[in-house]
Amino acid sequence: MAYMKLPQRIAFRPVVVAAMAAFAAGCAKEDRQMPGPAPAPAHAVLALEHQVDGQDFRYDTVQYTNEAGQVYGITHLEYYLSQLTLAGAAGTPDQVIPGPWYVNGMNANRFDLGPLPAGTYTGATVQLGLPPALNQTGALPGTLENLLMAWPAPMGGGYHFMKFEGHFLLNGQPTGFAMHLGRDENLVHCTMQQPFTLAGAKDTLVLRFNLNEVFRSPHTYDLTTGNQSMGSMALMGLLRDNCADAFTLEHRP
Ligand SMILES: [Cu+2]
Repeated sequence: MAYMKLPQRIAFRPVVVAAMAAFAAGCAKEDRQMPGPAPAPAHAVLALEHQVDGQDFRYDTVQYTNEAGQVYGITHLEYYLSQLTLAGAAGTPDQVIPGPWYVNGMNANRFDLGPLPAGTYTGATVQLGLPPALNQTGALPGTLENLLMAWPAPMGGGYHFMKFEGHFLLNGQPTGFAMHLGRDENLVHCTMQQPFTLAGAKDTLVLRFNLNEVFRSPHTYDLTTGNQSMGSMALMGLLRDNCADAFTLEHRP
């Protein structure tokens, strides 16, 4: 449903801007006599960062070690986030920003959250994946990135929630792995327990994804027994559980 509004908004914005410009031009002289309009509230930004247990996120270097002791490297990382919820405290209302946001490790991954009220927050939650209403073939706009995230119709349709791919060393040989996550049952409800305070101005919320958490807690994921997760509800269930604590959130003034 929400996606239906987007093209409309884009289509009408130039008209609105043009109308406002015409209005402003026509009234310019009069405006000078009056107090200026209140400045538009500054927008907050969501900025994604990736790392592996404190090590920098780099493609194509087999340098990381997962919980099972397997040495691996990353070649591909894409996922969706949705339903960011900031838990307000001390009179600050909860803030729910539905998204969704498409994240690619190759991109800058900075997203406009709109204006957010100043106040204290006890933490936040976010979904790794798409809500059921959007997890249906054709529910997202037909951009190349969305089409490439499609979940095959014979397997239920919708979209991949995450594609996390690379190589790990198996008996010294680089061996491919593909951690693909999808299906409504595997939508990940991530919890970030870090409290933070928003100034209500140009706030930046940094959401950091530690990729080693995909392979850790509560399940130690063994790539030698499951290097392709797609098509296995059991393997995807492990990834879903593990990813619930994979993100941390930090306010950067
Ligand atoms: Cu897949």
